[in-house]
Amino acid sequence: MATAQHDGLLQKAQRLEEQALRELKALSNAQLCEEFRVKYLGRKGQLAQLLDELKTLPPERRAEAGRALNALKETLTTELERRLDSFAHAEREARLRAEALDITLPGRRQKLGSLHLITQVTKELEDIFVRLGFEVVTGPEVETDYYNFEALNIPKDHPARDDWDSFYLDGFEDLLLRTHTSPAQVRVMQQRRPPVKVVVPGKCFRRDATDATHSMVFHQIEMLWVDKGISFAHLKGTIFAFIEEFYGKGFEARFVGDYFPFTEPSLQVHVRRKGSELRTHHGGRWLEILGAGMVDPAVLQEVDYDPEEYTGFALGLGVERMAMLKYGVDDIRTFYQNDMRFLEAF
Ligand code: FA5
Repeated sequence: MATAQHDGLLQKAQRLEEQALRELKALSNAQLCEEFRVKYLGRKGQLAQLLDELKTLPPERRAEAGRALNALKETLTTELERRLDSFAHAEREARLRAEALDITLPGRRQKLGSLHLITQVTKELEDIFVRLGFEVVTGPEVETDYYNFEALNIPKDHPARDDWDSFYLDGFEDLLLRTHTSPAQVRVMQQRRPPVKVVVPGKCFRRDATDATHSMVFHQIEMLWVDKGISFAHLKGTIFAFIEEFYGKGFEARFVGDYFPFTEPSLQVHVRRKGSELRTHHGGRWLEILGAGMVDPAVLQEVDYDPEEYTGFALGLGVERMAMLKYGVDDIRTFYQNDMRFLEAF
């Protein structure tokens, strides 16, 4: 009897194993594996029922049957884990396939900005001046009346102030938006002893009526060279050198007498495209691009430079004007209208 019971239990175990392994093979996902685990390996599962039956065996048979059932448990557990692993593996593979980059797709082009033409021209001019031995420095856009006018030999009631009709800051009688970059001359000379050889690029502001060649906000580059023995020849040589470097051989320049309270003598420089006198746009007409002159002794004295010992020249050029001529832009307002077709052309 006991032997029959024992053999019956082993047979049941055998059948359970066969059935379970068949079912396991047919499972199609991890969720079904969990159901399988509950059904066969759970606390009230089929294997647990067989283990319960162990109690009914005589003690000397239990050990062997127990080992067989443990081996069965081991087999089912291992096979179940293997199955779960294979689902996890398949799922990982599928995810990787879905996430795979198609490196044969054409890339998306990045929209890159570019420098505004006025910035490009400023940098180009700065590079030329650096090659000529000048250092690039800056000055404030909000200036005091002293630096913008007084120190440049333009006292309060001087008629030359009319040439630089100014924007004053509300509530500050003494503060204005600089009308030119010349105040930076005084600031630099106050801070250094000669030789001084600098250029100062920056924005300027004037209550000028806006037209094709005038804007209320525009850019200048100031140049100042003070040392022993600086003469008009230095001024002339430097101006012709950078104009030729910037425009190439296709342009010509002329000097025209002018007046500035802070230089003596003073002049303007006009430039035009060679051989295009009959053309009506600015490429054909003379265009004033800069004012210049030998630094007035009164300005040197103001910064405690001895005019007997030191001389110098200065100039202030209009960046927009220089660009207009080079690139055939007829109207200064074009620079500020942000028309992408115009901006992208440069
Ligand atoms: C001056 O501003 C003097 N500070 C230049 C100077 C410096 C003379 C050092 C002597 C020594 P002027 O006002 O002429 O000068 O302006 C110089 C240049 O700035 C002009 O030739 C022109 O190219 C440009 N400019 C002047 N006003 C405007 C404006 N409203 N819009 C655009 N460009 C302008």
